[in-house]
Amino acid sequence: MDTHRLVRTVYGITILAAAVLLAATACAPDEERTVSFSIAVFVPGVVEGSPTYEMLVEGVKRAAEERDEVAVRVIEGGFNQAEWGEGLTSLSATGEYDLIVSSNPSLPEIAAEVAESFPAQRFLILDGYGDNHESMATVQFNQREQAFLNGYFAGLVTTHDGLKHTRDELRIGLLAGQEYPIMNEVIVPAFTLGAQTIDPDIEVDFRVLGNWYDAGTANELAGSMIGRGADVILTIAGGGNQGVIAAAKERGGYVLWFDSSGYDQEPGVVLGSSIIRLDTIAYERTLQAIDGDLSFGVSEVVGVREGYVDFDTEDSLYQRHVPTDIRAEIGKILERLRSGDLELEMPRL
Ligand code: RBF
Repeated sequence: MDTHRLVRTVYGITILAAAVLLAATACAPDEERTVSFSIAVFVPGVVEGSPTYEMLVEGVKRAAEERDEVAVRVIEGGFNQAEWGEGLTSLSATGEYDLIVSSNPSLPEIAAEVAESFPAQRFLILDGYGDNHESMATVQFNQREQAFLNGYFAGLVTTHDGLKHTRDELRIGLLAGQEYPIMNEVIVPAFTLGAQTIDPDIEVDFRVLGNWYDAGTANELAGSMIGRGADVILTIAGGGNQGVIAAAKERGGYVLWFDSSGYDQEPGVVLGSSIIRLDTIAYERTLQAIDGDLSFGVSEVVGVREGYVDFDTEDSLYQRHVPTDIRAEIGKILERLRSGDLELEMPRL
């Protein structure tokens, strides 16, 4: 190699090394970029399979992306509910998070306890009622309206004579992951009321899975409900929901979805979906928190009139698989809720 080539090579390597170094230093501030607002999303359970948690994470992340220098960490708290308080405590103890976001009816009480040790920690809790606790902002959905809509739809299905899998028995089913005050005092009664508004003789076969993940047992329970004449089952069981779909497919029956739109889970089997716009609320309230505009000490309840509780009638699978007369009745009852002609108030729970 002549001297010129050697010099050129060394020169080239030096430039390359300098470029690599430059790129590395240019990357460093990006990786450790200044974070001006830090969010922990505490999922009480696991994200996958639970409609509300999927919406929670999606909404918070969407808000964070909209502003610069916002960090989001998602922590799955797992299915052992006795550990959630500890999980929230250790997150609060780091002092790192400007906001902890979570979702489910048991969370406000757990967060209130944590707040006694960490009064400066701020919480945004969805799908729960916080009784105006100064450390948190909470948004609860009117699940009396939501469950009533599912019950009304189930009543229309079980009394219909043009659907393939409806049976003579006036029986519908509801499977819950577990029993809790909102389930027992709001969702089950409102589901029953909705169905009995169609026919007072309709009976609800209510079963409890005992957890939010066991699709195998959910499958057995749903199979037993169908065997006893329930032709349509509302499933609120997280990962267990898949077992209900499988039972309905195997034995001939229909499934109703709760919280998010579930038609594409199994077209023609999932016939109806009541929805809560938890993703939208998570997005809106997180954005307010980042901007310093979120009011803490405020417990909101939102429903059909505010546009956060609805029945998904827009999906093409709904239009394809649900008879026209049922769709017309659902349209009418939604209109009555929207106009305030029918009022179903959510109790403070
Ligand atoms: N719903 C789920 O989909 N997955 C869960 O893992 C889950 N865990 C819950 C744990 C507790 C203690 C309570 C009270 C509710 C839970 N829910 C869960 C129900 C959920 O928060 C919500 O109430 C229902 O999805 C109806 O909107």
